[in-house]
Amino acid sequence: MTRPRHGLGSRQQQAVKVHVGDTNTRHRLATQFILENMEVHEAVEKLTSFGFARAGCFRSTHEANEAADAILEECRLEHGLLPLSIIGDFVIPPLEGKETRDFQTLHFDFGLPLNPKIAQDVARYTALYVPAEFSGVRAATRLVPLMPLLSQRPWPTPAELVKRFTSYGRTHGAWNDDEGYVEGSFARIVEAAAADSSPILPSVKIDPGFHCGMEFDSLSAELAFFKDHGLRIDEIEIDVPLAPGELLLFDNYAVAHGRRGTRRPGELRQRIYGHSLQPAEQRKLRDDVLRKFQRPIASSVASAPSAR
Ligand SMILES: O=C(O)CCC(=O)C(=O)O
Ligand SMILES: [Fe+2]
Repeated sequence: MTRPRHGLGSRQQQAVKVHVGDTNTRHRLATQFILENMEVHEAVEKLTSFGFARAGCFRSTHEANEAADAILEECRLEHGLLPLSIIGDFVIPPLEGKETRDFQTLHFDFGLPLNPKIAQDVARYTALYVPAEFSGVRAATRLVPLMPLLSQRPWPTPAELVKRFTSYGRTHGAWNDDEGYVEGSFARIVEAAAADSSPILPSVKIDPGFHCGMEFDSLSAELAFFKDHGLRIDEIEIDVPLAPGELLLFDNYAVAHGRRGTRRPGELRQRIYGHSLQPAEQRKLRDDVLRKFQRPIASSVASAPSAR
């Protein structure tokens, strides 16, 4: 689902028309335009209302990084968050790696601290960029805004949810109980929260060699799992097929995210913006996310229909 390209893209083209020059100069000016004008503000508004924003076109990773830095700094200030640093910077798949499988399960980068016990990095925002020179992209990033999805079924109180997460972590989900329980897989979080039958996802306690993210063999198996837990992902999921030169920013705890389709080596640049938090601050973050299990749909989020 995508809307026609407008917003950042069309404004940028206007700027290019005004500043005639060689291609590099035009693109530099376009980037400058984006950073210096209302584009940052617009992207911040979209991130706040919908949990994601799309921007482009950027000629280089450097330009995209500059835009992401500017937008996310503004967003952090608006939300009163602690200073952000780049806690992850990846090429997906790595240049020397293999192409990915044809989907990626829904997850939270760096995980959601469900039962935190030690200080660790949490990811507040993720920036994804497809290099301008990369052609033939066939994959789309999947975004699932949590509030409208979670409102599809009832949940227990936040206190009961925390009890369920702690117990699931002990028996099933946590690798090392001394370090607490941080979960990246959205399916596991739902399985733990619902607790309406015995867990069916592989236990990392029984199989410590289990690879995170390999809970499902196919996208349809993942969707069927959520349906069995009363969640109709298809009704909420927004797919963003980033084109070369485009940047996608999302709030890591407002949307669960994943991928449809295969990516080839070097296709995606991923930067993760976050900070190290003590356990008490992680609990506060967790409790903010848990409120999304309780709240009625906010009309702005519920009506976010498309990717721009
Ligand atoms: O490939 C994508 O669109 C998403 C990648 C991602 O979220 C990840 O690797 O953590
Ligand atoms: Fe991710």
